[in-house]
Amino acid sequence: MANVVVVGAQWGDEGKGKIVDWLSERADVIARFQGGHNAGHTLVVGGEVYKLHALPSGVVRRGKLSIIGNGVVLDPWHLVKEIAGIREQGVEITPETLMIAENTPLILPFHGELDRAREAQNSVAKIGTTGRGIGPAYEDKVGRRVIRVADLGDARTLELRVDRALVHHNALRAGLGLDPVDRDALIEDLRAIAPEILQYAAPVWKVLKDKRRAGRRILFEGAQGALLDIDFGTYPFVTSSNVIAGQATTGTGAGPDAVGFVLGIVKAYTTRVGEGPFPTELHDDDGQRLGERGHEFGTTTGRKRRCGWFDACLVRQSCAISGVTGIALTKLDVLDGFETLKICTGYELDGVRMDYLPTAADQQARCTPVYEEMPGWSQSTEGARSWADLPAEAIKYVRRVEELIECPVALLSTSPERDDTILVT
Ligand code: 2SA
Ligand code: MG
Repeated sequence: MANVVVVGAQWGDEGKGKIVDWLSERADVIARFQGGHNAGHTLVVGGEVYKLHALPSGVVRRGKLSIIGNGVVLDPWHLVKEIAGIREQGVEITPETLMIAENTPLILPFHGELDRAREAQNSVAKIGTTGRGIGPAYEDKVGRRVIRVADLGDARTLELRVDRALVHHNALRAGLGLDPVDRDALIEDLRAIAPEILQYAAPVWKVLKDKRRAGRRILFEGAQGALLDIDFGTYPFVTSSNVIAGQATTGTGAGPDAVGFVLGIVKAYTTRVGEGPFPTELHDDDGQRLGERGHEFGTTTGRKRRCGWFDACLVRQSCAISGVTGIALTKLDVLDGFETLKICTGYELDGVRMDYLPTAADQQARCTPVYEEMPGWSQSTEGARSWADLPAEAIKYVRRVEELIECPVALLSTSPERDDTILVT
């Protein structure tokens, strides 16, 4: 098996966790390359439910190396808590099974406070973030004032870095009516958490190089989805990282030649959390039904997700931008029992037919979906483990999706259980 990059092709919550877990059985190294604990990956293994946020999905499997790459932003206190919780579920995590890139930026408490203070203003600035400090941490990375994992190793450097960050943040905080950061307490807290994080610190680019030389297989685990990408998503209602497949290499230090297969994860309908355009959103009984049947609540914040019909136009765009080799289609069973299904094939914008989502926000907001209708199926597809278990209408739906997104279906997932996965050959 080639090295695989897994990316979400919609607005996140496509069911990546389960697919990554399924693939991690066949990989040696599992690496996160962007995002932070705004992600929420639910794994169901033998009836046990694991909810992962910052940790790569590989941690629940024995004998795998999990990597947090430099493209991630890491909240050290959250990580320590998440590790403790997962350990309580009987999973072993050691410096041999988890490595964190030394150049990974840290999310500090003031990043979360800033994120939440901006959101609370309820002004035009509201994005509907997860409130985890993701955006402010990436701002600091690009602004060259973030504290990185390696900085935790030296007391003097750490102080200098904190002072550098606070020049900026205390000014910002004053504008938002927040008290200045308690510098000494922050440095104290960082010193206390440092050894817990540093035990996992490693030059990840080099580890990956050696693993590749040794013929080990790498799985790059994306979080969120292509439409939340900082460059190609529905800006400004996006997350603050590149989430598309190209980021797998810059977010870990593995060269582009490390990527052999890009797997796009696609849900059989569409959901989104937070603000922003969503052309196929439903405000009727059908939308309600998708949300209920699909249990569409966020893993991280518990927020109710907005639901709508499958948007083939958007997924076609995502697949092109991420260079998707094949997709994994998830949650097909949620569509069981609908008499008629709709698929969006393009948009109408001011009387003109569009075959892609335009970039301008005002145009995105004015795009109305052009639908094609397909007959639904009454039988259950939940838990189907072979193509032959599926009703003819479900197969037709899947084939039509492939045609419209111009990308083959490689995997079909029919329930949250790891084994309910159909390999399409
Ligand atoms: P942020 O916090 O700065 O990344 O938020 C910016 C936008 O990105 C969206 N976003 C997400 N959308 C779906 N799923 C996400 N992760 C969790 C999950 C979500 C949850 O996987 O279940 O539990 O609520 C995720 N993370 C970020 C966010 O809604 C904003 O639109
Ligand atoms: Mg999720």
